[in-house]
Amino acid sequence: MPFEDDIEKTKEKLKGTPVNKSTETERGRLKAKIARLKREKEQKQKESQASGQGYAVKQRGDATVSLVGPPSVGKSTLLNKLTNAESEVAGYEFTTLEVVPGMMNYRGANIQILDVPGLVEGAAKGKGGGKQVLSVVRSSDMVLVVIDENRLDMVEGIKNELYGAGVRLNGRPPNMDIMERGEGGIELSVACDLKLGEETVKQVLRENGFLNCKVIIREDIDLEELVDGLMDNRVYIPGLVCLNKTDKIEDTAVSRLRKEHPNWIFISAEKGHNLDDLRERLWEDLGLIRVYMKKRNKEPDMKEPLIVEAGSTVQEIMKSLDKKFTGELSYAKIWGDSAKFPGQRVGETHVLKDGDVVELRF
Ligand SMILES: Nc1nc2c(ncn2[C@@H]2O[C@H](COP(=O)(O)OP(=O)(O)OP(=O)(O)O)[C@@H](O)[C@H]2O)c(=O)[nH]1
Ligand SMILES: [Mg+2]
Repeated sequence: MPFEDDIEKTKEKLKGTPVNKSTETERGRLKAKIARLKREKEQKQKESQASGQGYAVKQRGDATVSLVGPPSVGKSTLLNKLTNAESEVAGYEFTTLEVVPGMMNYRGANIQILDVPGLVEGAAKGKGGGKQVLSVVRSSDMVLVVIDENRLDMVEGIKNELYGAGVRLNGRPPNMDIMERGEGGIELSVACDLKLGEETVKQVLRENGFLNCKVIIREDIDLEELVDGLMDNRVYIPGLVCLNKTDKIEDTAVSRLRKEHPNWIFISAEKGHNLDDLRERLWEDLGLIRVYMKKRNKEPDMKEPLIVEAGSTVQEIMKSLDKKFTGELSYAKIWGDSAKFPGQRVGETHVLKDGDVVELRF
């Protein structure tokens, strides 16, 4: 594969270039070149795959969570416990060879959980059907990395694999903007203390085909983040590490691991231990809220909440209702945490909170 060769060669060159002030520009150029080659390679692969078979997993529900992890850690067992799915469970590796979806209902939300086949090292390079696995992960709203006590050291590898596929777990896009234009070269404005040299930034921009543009950088980003900011194929989603099979380990060992990894969640899928906590963490990390709609002079519909992203406004609620409204909203009445008092009148830019009741008045 020509791209692969080029990428490897450029990586070698980068390795052989010492890290210091005088080589910063050269290193930036090389990193950008690697990123560009990878992007072009992906594009080529996408084109050639478009006609072939990939995983066709229909995204359903209000949000999607991918279960990723090495073989036999208990992903299928967990899926079966959390959802209505019946994914095959077995004591040998690679039982699950295709993506198995299941639906979990939690707090009125339908959260689709996808059991994806064992993610192996080298997946980003296409090993073990890894490309397709990664494309499923990329389009989900959250990643649950599942491991067990024998695979503690695989967390980093999995995260790296996802990173290589453009998935930035628990990250956010760099605070920068690019406006492309027809001519005028690169105009760079830096609104922060930036450790990267301006010439390096420009070099990286040029390497990525941004020859004429206005760029504003508002935070001290490093080279990788700069490249991220130039790519439109990065995804920023929450990630949570879940250690399964706690029933197999001594309590003292579990306590020690909890201390070492305060952000991980510890469960036993088979015994059903701590699954409520897991459901709650998924809900929290997905950043969803429930909003209940109410008609004038009627009780609100408390059975079927509208599930929307935290931070949604009245206007966004109206959009997600997917209805044609006759006339303009004159105001909305709100009950719940976002209201200063029950029944407060607000406009369409009002930001809602979990559990709010909303009545629209036209
Ligand atoms: N002791 C214990 N065993 C578990 C637990 N969860 C799963 N297992 C066992 O681990 C083995 C593998 O479980 P699976 O659910 O098939 O694992 P998987 O991650 O889906 O594996 P692949 O599909 O091969 O990637 C089975 O023998 C399960 O019974 C658990 O919480 N505790
Ligand atoms: Mg499985």
